[in-house]
Amino acid sequence: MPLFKPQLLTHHKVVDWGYTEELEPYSYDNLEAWVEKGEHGSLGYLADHRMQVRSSLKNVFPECESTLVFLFSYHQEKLALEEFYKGPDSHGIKLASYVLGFEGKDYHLRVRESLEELATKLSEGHDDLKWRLSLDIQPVLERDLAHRAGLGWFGKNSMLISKDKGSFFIIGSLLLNKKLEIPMRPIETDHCGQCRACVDACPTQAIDEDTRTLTAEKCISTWTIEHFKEGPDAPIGMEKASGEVFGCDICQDVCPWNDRPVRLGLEAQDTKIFEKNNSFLIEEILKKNLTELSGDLQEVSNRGFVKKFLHTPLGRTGRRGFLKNLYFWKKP
Ligand code: B12
Ligand code: SF4
Ligand code: SF4
Repeated sequence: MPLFKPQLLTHHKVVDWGYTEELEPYSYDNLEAWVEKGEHGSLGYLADHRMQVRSSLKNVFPECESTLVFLFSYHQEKLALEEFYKGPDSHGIKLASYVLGFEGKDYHLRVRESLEELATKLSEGHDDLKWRLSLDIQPVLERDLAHRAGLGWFGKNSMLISKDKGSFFIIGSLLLNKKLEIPMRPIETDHCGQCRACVDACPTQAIDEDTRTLTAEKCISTWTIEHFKEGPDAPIGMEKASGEVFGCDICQDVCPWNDRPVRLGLEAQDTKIFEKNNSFLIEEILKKNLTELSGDLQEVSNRGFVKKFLHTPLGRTGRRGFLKNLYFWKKP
């Protein structure tokens, strides 16, 4: 019986997938150079002993022989969110679109379930197939992995970009103890060309177009998601952004490759479905104005906040971290 049946690997959020037997990243040197320059800033987990772990998938899963890489898209939800922002219920508070891309749930939970489902289907009748998943928090250079699986190139904004699917997707992978004996796709070439829209649009000038990496501490995403309490000042220039209180999509919004899926027929998720799936975050966050929202959060305890938002990506910053972000836009 063949080990691999492509029809098993369908899932409603997966817009593309690829396969690679290359276990070592092409760009580990880039990571080392980036860390050496101190560009990782406060993201210590990229620079400590876990940096070297990223040099081979064997360090994460010693039996690894191959990997299936999946792109879990949230582009339809992104388009629906943009419509919401233009409507009368929005008061200018912006959440990164991935937050509402998985029915308002933390994608680490949702995509994990989907990867487990895919792995179970793949393993049926193959008791000797072992797998580990990689989803964001494992010490794996996931964009490089997706690149090796032929799924896209590194944009100047450092996103992994697919020619047909843009960049509004989460990368999730299954590390396998067997080769699946299927052809690997060719490696994607660069399609940024002379464009530098993202470099110009980034309000905090976080993008180094030569190395296609970011200065982590200049990125609004770092400041709003990774700093859990009052601490370093917001990156210079953040005031030119537009109400980002958790994550930032600006360098993807301006990328012409994110228009292409729309030209190819991708439509916004139906408004009713979008609002039903995300009713909690829409009611609790997006329909409020800054005064109302910060007032409400002053009333809850730190523990109360975590309990309330734990199942969403917002649980990550905690109450203090989230209030810090709100206060940036509206000083108390
Ligand atoms: C740390 C981290 C962050 C940090 C730092 C981001 C960064 N650019 O380094 C912060 C908090 C800023 C962040 C923000 C975001 N993140 Co993040 N993040 C990560 C994480 C955990 C590690 C990334 C990392 O190793 N960075 C170190 C740098 C040096 O590596 P790199 O970004 O891969 O850069 C490579 C290129 O520069 C490459 N390179 C450059 N030129 C060339 C040329 C060639 C030929 C080659 C081969 C390679 C190459 O070499 C580098 C090393 O591989 C990954 C998950 C993972 N485990 O990989 C998610 C991940 C990168 N993040 C993701 C997302 C969705 C985001 C946000 C969009 C969230 C948001 N809306 O706010 C933003 C986007 C900001 C941006 N423009 O990058 C997705 C990206 C999906 C995609 N399409 O690329 C990932 C893959 C999570 C996932 N599993 O889906 N993130
Ligand atoms: S996510 Fe925002 S702040 Fe970070 S590099 Fe992109 S545009 Fe700049
Ligand atoms: S905006 Fe232009 S330069 Fe930036 S990633 Fe997209 S195509 Fe590349």
